[in-house]
Amino acid sequence: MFHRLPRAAAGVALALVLAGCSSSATPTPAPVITPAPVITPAPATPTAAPATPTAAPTATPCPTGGITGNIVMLPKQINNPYFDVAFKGAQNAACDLGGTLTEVGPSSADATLQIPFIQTATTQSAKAILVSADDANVIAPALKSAMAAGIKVVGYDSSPAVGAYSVFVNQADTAGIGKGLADMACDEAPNCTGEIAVLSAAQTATNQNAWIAAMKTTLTGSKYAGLKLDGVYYGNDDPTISTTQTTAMLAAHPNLKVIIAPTTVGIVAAAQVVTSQNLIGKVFVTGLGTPMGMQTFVKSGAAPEFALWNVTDLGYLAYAVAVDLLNGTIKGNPGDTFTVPSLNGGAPYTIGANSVVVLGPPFVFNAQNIDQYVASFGF
Ligand code: RAM
Repeated sequence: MFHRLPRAAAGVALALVLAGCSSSATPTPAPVITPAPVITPAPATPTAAPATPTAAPTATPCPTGGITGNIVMLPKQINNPYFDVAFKGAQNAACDLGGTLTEVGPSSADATLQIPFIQTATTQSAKAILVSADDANVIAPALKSAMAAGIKVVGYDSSPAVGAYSVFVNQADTAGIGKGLADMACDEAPNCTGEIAVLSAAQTATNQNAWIAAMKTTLTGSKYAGLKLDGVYYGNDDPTISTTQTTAMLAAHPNLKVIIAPTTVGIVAAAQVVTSQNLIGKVFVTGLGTPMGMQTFVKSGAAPEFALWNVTDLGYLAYAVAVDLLNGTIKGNPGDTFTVPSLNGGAPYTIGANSVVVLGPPFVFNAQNIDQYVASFGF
């Protein structure tokens, strides 16, 4: 299930709970609605620099203590803003919980390019590897070797194969995301009727493939009988390829009503193509995107509704799970419970089947709430 704010929620904001030196916050189980913060407008003209330099504001220092050693974060690709946000969340956790964090990774979403980074982390005796898989199976042997060397492996965002991680931190329930994608397409298609198509990420991405499969299952329900899925295109989380694929999709399916892009890179590219081809109001974009990346397209009507989770919290949770594995607080077995003080309102998380733990339900963004989410999430 998705968090949905009422359509008339203009003028309200999500509460941002700041804890310690972490900026991580998830209002769960439902977002807390508080009056919008008063935002002081920026001065119209830049003010002159003070004659006497003043000390730069200092960041809240990290507490001392916690774990020691290096934790390596390996996203699908390093040049994707989504993973920058997850890294920031993990950095916050490193500040709170100890240890040092290093991010490494390929510049394109290719699993074979992830393998050398896993091997290097292994030979350098990293304490833990946090990994978002470009392909569940291709990286599994390298991850198993790392685990055999005593390294804790935590999947986040896109799962490695079962058996090639200790815990997988899923951003949201997979079936719930699939249903949410179908529901948003149904909302956007006139009378929930017409042709729809998917613009995905890499063809081998575990997360997108699982969400699309769940969406297809939902689409078999009678509510969605008027929707016809034309096909799935792959933009590889690359802006250029995503643009080319969207253009090809529109050329092949001139009656297309909705593009569903369950990728933060693809959804922006799709909205840009719809905008540049003057298709706003004729073709609607939905899927998974960052509030900041999609703000203009929500307001223009190119993408009236889309969803995502708190990506900062996802990175924080992945790091916290690695720390609990290293401390021995959890083993990663189904039924293990643990708490992360700044997440889930301090309530415990429980590890489920296949050693998966779920961050929480995603949020749905629309014209009424997008500005508030941009302000509160900051991505
Ligand atoms: C892209 C990546 C990531 C996915 C998001 C929604 O940034 O493919 O894995 O979770 O989109």
